[in-house]
Amino acid sequence: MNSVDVDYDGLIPNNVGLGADVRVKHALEKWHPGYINWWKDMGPEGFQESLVYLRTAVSVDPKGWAKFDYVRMPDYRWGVLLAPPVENRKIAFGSHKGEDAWQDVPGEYRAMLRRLLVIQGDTEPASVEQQRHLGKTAPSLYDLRNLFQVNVEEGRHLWAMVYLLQKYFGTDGREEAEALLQRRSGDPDTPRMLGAFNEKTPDWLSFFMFTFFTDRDGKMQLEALAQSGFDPLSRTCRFMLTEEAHHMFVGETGVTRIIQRTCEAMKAAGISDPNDKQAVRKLGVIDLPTLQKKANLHFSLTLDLFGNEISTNAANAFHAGLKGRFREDRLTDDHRLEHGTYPVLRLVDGRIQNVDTPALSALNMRLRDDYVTDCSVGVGRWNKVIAQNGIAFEIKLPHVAFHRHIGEFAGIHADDKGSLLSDAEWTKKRADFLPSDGDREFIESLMQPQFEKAKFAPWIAPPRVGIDNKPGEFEYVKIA
Ligand code: BYC
Repeated sequence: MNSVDVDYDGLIPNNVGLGADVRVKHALEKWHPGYINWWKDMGPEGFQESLVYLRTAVSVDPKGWAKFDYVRMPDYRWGVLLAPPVENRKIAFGSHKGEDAWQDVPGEYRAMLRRLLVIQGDTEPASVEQQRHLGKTAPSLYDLRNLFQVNVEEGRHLWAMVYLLQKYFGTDGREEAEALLQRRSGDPDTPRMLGAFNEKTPDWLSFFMFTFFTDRDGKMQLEALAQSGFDPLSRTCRFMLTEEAHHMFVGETGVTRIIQRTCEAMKAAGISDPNDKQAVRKLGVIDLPTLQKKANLHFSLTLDLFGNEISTNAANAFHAGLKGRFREDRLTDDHRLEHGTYPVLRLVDGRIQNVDTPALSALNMRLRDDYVTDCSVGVGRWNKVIAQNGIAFEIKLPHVAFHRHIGEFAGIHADDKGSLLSDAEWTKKRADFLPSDGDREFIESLMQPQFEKAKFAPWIAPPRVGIDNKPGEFEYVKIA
């Protein structure tokens, strides 16, 4: 079998020669029923029998890897797919720089690597759990289909991590794979591992913001893990990134379409003040200041996913050659970072300022900076739509010290510009920056399903083009 083709003969589509790897095949087949039970219990509620026009990976060739067809989600071909190997690949950073990439786990890094895989794996089912109620209020069949596409691919990403755990970590790996099906987003006793994955995704604006902001953390972390000296992880993440791009597309275009609809409705009603919330809301669309508050919330929750600005864990993972920087292979320094420094925003004498810090300790900060840059580009595209409609409003990313629970700014309050606030000031102003109960109730009041072909809920514009170039009236989900 060519490494770009996927073997569909067995229960588990794969391009890793699972047919000949009896031990791992057996372990995955044993895990499979538990996964399906988890999917039926915790996956999209109420749509398991519906036929969904989904893309399924049939190859890992970047030029043509997917095929589209109607599928019932429990029958989706989740599989184990790795990007093709790079011949003679070398470790690109850290203390092993220049050595051959590892095809097996180096004994001394076993625990560190397992932890990275488990954390990555844990986020995938968590997001499916967070989004499981959204189908009921989908603004169109097109959006419903996109939600389910994101969900099945997050399910496949769980498979990707479980394969690595079961193939390379023996009994420990099998136990971790089991535990990934046991934790539950938001459960007080068995929560998911990282904070943002225990938050609710109660409405479609939250879903689009989540896929814009939080899936983008996925992109950054996967890019960093794609650099790994552990070659099977690198190849896995490289393929996951091709799927991840669509998730961010869903988020970015989802918010763009909401903005477009709001601007059109304002213009039609002759409203020029974007801050006249009540007048805008009367039109049945989401006012721009509320979009700003939702962006503040999701951006700040996602920044927490980068961990502490100064991190020994991150330094160790880099030094070991397990987790690199964003697009490490395009950077031009010594790739060892034993001497350089990196500016880290810190709280010093009650002021937020940059402090030069050993570069190796500052890797979480650096990845977070790359993330902020990436977010700004997308937000710039949203603002273009607002400007094209002639409305004087700009969505801005809040300061990185705003509303934080992990790292340097977890113990303080700051406003969206980074000015420090006392506890009392924060309590008073909180609803100026973050969605209030009233904002949430308003958004919830708009969340009425629209399941008729070619129709869209009145608070969101139709997309410019269909999925797989399908025409507007295409029935993306045949609801059963
Ligand atoms: N919540 O040294 P530190 C995605 C813990 S998203 C709770 O700063 P490190 C997706 C930390 O575990 C990408 N705990 O941490 C998106 C550590 O605990 P221990 C997911 C937190 O390791 C959408 C302690 O604090 N992938 O794929 O440098 C949909 C000290 O922390 C948090 C990854 O994250 C938190 N936010 O950085 C679907 C990649 N932050 O071990 C999917 C793998 C820190 O001392 N993970 N802690 O008990 C990593 O690279 C790192 O573990 C982290 C944290 C970046 C998460």
